[in-house]
Amino acid sequence: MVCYLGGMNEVTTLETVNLDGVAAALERDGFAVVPDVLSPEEVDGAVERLWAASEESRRRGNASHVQDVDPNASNVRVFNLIDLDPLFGELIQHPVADAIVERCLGSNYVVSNFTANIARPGSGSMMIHSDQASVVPEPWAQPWAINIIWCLCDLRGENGATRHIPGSHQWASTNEMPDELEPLLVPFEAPAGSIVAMEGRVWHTSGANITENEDRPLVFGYYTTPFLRPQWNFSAALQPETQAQFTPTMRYRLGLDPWLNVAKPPN
Ligand SMILES: O=C(O)CCC(=O)C(=O)O
Repeated sequence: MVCYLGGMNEVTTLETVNLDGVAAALERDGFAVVPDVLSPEEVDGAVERLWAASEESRRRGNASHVQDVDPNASNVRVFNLIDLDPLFGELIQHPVADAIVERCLGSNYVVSNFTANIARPGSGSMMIHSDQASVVPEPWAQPWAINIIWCLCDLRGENGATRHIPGSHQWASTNEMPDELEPLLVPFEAPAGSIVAMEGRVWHTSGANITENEDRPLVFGYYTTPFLRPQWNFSAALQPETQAQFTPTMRYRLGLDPWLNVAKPPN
């Protein structure tokens, strides 16, 4: 089931997003689609800047294909987005994303990673996984992580949309999991400019892009509860001039200061 939880055609903002609806969908389905968070012009601009970021990342010597993760080089991965272009520093703290994450994880959440996966024609699926199960021993009783997936294209099965297993966020342990996961996978569907909020216990994988010439650029903001070790070390990866741009709240969320276990983020 697809849940559309924003305004009609106008850009969805903190004022117009239906946060109660998003929270209910996350609890019921493990995900929520919020359309129109980016306008068509913003989507086009973001795609252009994502490709430029990918180019800059390669220039810095970083591989865009991770052999153990994706079956072939048609998946273009871009890491350290926040350091590559200020646009991504803005997206990671976008007010709609922030409100959804705060509602799911609490106000002291942290940013764990921010990466892109551009699935080009010919790309295949990665391993089926749940982000939470990858790092937290069972039981998985509550969400301790959430992805905000920025859709920089229309998302559909043919172009390699992320595929998820409906209801899998309710599996608290491996005992509750069926033997065969592959037949249960369903692609997300969402128009370009949407975000798909997917809580950390949802079992999912990338789809195969079987189109002739359509890229599937997705950007993944990954947030967790503060007691989970972040996937990315922002202190080491962000250049001093990038770090200097952030507010005290964002410095807390990115773990840029010496103290981390504070009761609530500074204003
Ligand atoms: O690209 C996708 O659709 C999913 C990516 C993913 O789940 C991951 O990189 O862990």
